[in-house]
Amino acid sequence: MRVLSGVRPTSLLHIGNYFGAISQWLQMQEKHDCFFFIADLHAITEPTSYGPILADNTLDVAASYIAAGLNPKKCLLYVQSDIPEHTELAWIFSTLIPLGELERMTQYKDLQKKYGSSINAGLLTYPALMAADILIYKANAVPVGEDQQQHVELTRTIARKFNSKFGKVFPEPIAIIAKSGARLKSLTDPSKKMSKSDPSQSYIGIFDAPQVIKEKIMRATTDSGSEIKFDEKNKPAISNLLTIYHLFSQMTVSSIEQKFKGKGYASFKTALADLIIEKLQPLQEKQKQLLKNKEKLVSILNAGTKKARLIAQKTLKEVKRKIGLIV
Ligand code: AQP
Repeated sequence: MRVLSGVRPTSLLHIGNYFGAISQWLQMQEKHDCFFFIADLHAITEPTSYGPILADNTLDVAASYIAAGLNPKKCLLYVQSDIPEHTELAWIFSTLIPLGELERMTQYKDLQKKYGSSINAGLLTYPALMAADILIYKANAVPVGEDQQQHVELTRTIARKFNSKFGKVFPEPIAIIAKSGARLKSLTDPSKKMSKSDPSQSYIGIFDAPQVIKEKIMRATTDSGSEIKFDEKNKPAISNLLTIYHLFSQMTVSSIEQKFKGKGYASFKTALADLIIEKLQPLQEKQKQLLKNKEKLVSILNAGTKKARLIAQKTLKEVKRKIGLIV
């Protein structure tokens, strides 16, 4: 099976990116043919993600991938913009998708509320590029958080449409969604997902310093009452914190409830902050070491690009022939 996924280097990663996506990738690299990239072309759709900060974030994300446990000997790691075939295929796909389907995407509608009429066209056509990112390698499986499921569905539709119009080229990839942690919520507003482009108080970055983690958790929104109980409808904030505790400790939610029975929010939050700090420490240490040798990181990415690009070029040639573009 061929597996593909990526993260936008819009900022440093948060624990939602880690549990929703990267932690699934770690197991997959052991058994499958895996492609993990850094989606810098998607990052520039966010107005704040340009310039030197983008280059820094791209290398930080590469270091995070490796610090988290991705092994460049077992999977390909590369930067999206180093493989221009992605954007060429995205253009072709954009001619196959009705505008209405792009306008219906939930993420686009949410961003439209955020940016109003100044929203850029890249945020509308994003799914065409995402479909190209996946299909150019003929990937079968895409491990992502819940928010990306709709885009993977659209990728399947595009593959189907292309195959029926021009002849079979692409598989119809499936989204692989983590059983737990596929949609961690904002710490300040549990009705929203945790997002790195929101104010930093709303998420735990995987490289946040211990004191910062402590402050964010202690200030995280709680619900009325004082019981530590998983109840997403009536206690969405505590349920989110319980999910985070479960993900870091691997304890079942009911045994966590039992452990904190009668103890109140403050003592639960203190224990949660200590747990997160302890579990993130080795990853943070490893990432720091990796960033001391940026040339090595770049050479890992270049080696990944070299191999991935050969496949991308081959697929694009096949596509162009099918459509009648001369190659
Ligand atoms: N809150 C989340 N819970 C679980 N998984 C999540 N993912 C994102 N947020 C959560 C998953 O992380 C992967 C990488 O996401 P991305 O960087 O490509 O873009 P995103 O989904 O838009 O993530 P963010 O953090 O919300 O970034 P910004 O603020 O830049 O838009 C994906 O698999 C995603 O599902």
